Amino acid sequence: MKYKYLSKINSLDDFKALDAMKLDALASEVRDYIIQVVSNNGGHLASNLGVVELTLALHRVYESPNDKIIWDVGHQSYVHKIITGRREEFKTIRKYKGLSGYPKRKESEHDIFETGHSSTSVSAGLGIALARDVLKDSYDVVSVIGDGAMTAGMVYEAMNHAGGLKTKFTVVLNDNEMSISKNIGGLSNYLSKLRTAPSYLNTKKDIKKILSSIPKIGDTIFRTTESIKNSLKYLVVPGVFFEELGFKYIGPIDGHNISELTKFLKIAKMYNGPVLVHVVTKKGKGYYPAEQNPDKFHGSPPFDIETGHQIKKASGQSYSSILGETLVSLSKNDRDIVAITAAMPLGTGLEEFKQKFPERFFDVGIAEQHGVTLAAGLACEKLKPFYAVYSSFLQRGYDQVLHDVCIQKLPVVFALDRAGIVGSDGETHHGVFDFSYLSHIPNITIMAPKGKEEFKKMIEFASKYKDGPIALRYPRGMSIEYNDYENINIEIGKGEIIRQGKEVAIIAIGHMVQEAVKASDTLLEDNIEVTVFNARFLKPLDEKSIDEIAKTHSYIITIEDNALIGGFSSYINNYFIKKDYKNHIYNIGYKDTFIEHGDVTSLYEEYEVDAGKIIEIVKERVLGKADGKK
Ligand SMILES: Cc1ncc(C[n+]2csc(CCOP(=O)(O)OP(=O)(O)O)c2C)c(N)n1
Repeated sequence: MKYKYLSKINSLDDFKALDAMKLDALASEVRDYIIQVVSNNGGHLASNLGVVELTLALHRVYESPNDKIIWDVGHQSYVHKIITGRREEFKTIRKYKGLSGYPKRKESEHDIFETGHSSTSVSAGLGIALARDVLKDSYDVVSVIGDGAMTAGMVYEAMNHAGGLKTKFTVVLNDNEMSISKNIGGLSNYLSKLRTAPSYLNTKKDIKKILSSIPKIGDTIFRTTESIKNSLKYLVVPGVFFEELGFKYIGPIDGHNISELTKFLKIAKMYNGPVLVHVVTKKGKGYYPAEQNPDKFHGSPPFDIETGHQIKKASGQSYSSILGETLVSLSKNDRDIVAITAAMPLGTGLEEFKQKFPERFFDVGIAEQHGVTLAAGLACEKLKPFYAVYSSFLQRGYDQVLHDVCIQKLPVVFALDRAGIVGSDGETHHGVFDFSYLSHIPNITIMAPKGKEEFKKMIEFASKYKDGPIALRYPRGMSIEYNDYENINIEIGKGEIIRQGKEVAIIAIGHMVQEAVKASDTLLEDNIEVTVFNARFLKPLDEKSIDEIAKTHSYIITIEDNALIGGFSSYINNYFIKKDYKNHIYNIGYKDTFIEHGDVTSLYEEYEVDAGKIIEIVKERVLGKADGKK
């Protein structure tokens, strides 16, 4: 290994043994290593480059795993992984069967709490701190959270609680002014003021007040520790907001200066109550293309290090971009359309909409629940909100969907991006539960397109639909072209027969129609003709067509990119039971499990949700032939 210091860091102990004077050199090696690996594997580059010094300082001051460090979102935990004994495995990060891109308890005793969805770290950290108190233990608990993640309501629920309890607990706020895109909102404005405020603790009296509030030790430190006295200008009183919530505020601190960081984390460590340490970092630090475009390099595909050029393997147009493009085109004539994102204008394809219709575009921050009820409010006043949100993140807004939108039958469109398996982000991010968590809610229409043209028609349909909420779910990645735009007519609760066969019918929904078509083509080579039905709607179900299919086929195979329990298959199965149909039914979808990370193809194969599984069922179970799997 080419790295002089990093090559010797095989465990956290090795790191702790390193001479403090060498930490800056180690930081540059870690940066270089992350750039090398992420340029190959893809991953969260900019966030990790921003926290190199902060992570090193944290691990200098705290004794992990006895002290508990919790990473909010967890996408910035690469440096932590590298120095806690996973340097070599880091080369496999986000790969199938490799290291996860997020903290995982089974990977290491230093991964204290699993994250992936944002803004949970303060609640989790407080829970751990309270467990410590109940069990009369004495370690430290530190939650590291970004300014983007601070836009979520859950953080304030936790801070409100912590501030009232006064237990020993530290929150490190990593402020880089960015969520994935530029951060938004009142808190973000407030943090900018703190960053630029000239009024560092004005008088020694104020400083003494803070240090004195650290029982016993504080006074002594103030009197004796010269190095701290010299750094006192960094302690800022204006963190009133946090102070009023009951947190001692320390900051802002230069997040790329290891010795400053170490010094102030030590002060925080001494304080016997809730502390917020405000650290200022630069997202993408040390790699010019990422510093220039931190949003593009937030989560990056593999890229060329020299040019910063990102390598996109798949060709075609992504579903997200079709959503954005179609909404822009519809919104030119329909002034009622408004769009909402929860901190993901880029990921959801709404960037152009944001530019073209700024007054009709709302970025709510990482506040998915608020986004839902905001949409409900907009719809109350006859606007047509499209809330583009990742399927797994809408899990947070379940009650708001039910209580604020569906009961009132408000015409909100949930554009559910990243539905189904998403790949290397893994179990926290796969959108395989939306059919299940939505399908039992009354009043909601649920649909999924088989490909590009149908998706456009569904967006058009949804934009005109006034009779209640719609969930329109579609996968990550490139759309499939069927070139049938002119022939598609979206009618509520109507699907389409794509292939007419006999005996066996495949009832598919969304992009799994493609797998059904593939399977039927392969089976045709053996002169087996199967029917392929594209359901389009989970709800309302096309009962007329399903009745016809049930009556004319002995074997039914359902396929969906969702959990079987409560999903499309359950819906179909229940319908067959209700009608007392006696067909043989086989369901393809995800069993009762969380799905790991990896490339999508490997995952479909491992979890048996693909054309191969359809062929296997038809050959082995329907026709009684062995060796059916492709
Ligand atoms: C509930 C939820 N919504 C959205 C996301 C997607 N997401 C991942 S990181 C991120 C931005 C986080 O910003 P910040 O906390 O400031 O961390 P940074 O990457 O800037 O270090 C977002 C929106 C998520 N992980 N969880």
